Amino acid sequence: MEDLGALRGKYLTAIKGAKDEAALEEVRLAALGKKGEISLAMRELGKMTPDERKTAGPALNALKDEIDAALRARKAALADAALEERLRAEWLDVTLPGTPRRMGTIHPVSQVMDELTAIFADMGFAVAEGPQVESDWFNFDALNIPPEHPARQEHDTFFMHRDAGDPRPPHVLRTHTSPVQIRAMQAQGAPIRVIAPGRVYRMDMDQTHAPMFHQVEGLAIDRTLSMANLKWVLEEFCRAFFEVDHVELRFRASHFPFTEPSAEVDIRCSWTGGQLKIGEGDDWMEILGSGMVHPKVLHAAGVDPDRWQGFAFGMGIDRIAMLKYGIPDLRAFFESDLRWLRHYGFSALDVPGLASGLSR
Ligand code: 2U9
Repeated sequence: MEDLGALRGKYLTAIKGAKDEAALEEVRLAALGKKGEISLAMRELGKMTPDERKTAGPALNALKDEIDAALRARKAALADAALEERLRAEWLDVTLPGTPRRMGTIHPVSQVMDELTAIFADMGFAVAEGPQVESDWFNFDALNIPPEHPARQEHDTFFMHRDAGDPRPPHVLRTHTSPVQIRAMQAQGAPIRVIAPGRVYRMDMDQTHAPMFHQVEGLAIDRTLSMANLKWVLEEFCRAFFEVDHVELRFRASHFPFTEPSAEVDIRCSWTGGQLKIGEGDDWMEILGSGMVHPKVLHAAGVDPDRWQGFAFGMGIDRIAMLKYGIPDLRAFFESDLRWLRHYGFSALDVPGLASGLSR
């Protein structure tokens, strides 16, 4: 049997020198494994005389316990060192600024509404709002569209359900935002400058029409306002909205029940290689309708047409959004496809303003 002192020295040195858990395990097997030196020495005890066993037994047991304790201590020390090393390598500076979380985007219609609002606010127009379910008086009669008027059918109106014998007047989903301006005039009289952006409804659905779409209408009433003021306001609007230095508008005589005279307005543009350029070229594109508010409409809204006059205009928000931002299909506006919104949407943090920039 080998000298226990030598065995002890050999294994305690090996344990101390083990660089990692695998090396330590090798030492453990060599000493205390089934065929380890200490285990074999234990087996030798059986061949000894009782007297020899009396001294060798406790000594071997003590050595076994000492080596076992040394193995455990070394194992714990190696684990501590490994943790220290990880903590040293995997540190995180919690005082660094955070990564911004992806927020949703602003829909092009909302973006354009915000842009319109900023532009017209700069010209002194307030924003007016009103109900989307309107009485047929506000939607039609007040706007000089009598019951027999073809526009009342042309508009493909959605009528609200009424039980037979219901005494309330018929209600409709508003077909334009014009009733908002009637209400605004009733509430605050003249002079007045308002725009009314919002949802409107017509029973229409194809590549260029949706049963719900967005309009903005404008109204300015004062003593001497004329078509000249109207033209200036619309030119200013187009320059600011399309973010170009120069625009040219062309007024074509038209007819609307609520304006007299009435004009449809075209803007000079070019279409080359599928790319729209506003303010240059040899093409004209219709962008809005307008005119001087009909005296009957002023009268219906409680404004004296002998003392006041003014202009009104209307345009489709979805359409001008498509033109400005190159969006090809109207129907995608209302599909809530997140990929589309990420592509065409705007940052929630870039609020449009004339000084800060409309769309960047
Ligand atoms: C009041 C008086 C007059 C608003 C007007 C238009 C001409 C017009 C269309 C443009 C495209 C509707 O979205 S569209 O289909 N609108 O052509 N709108 S004048 O006239 C008013 C409004 C309110 C009290």
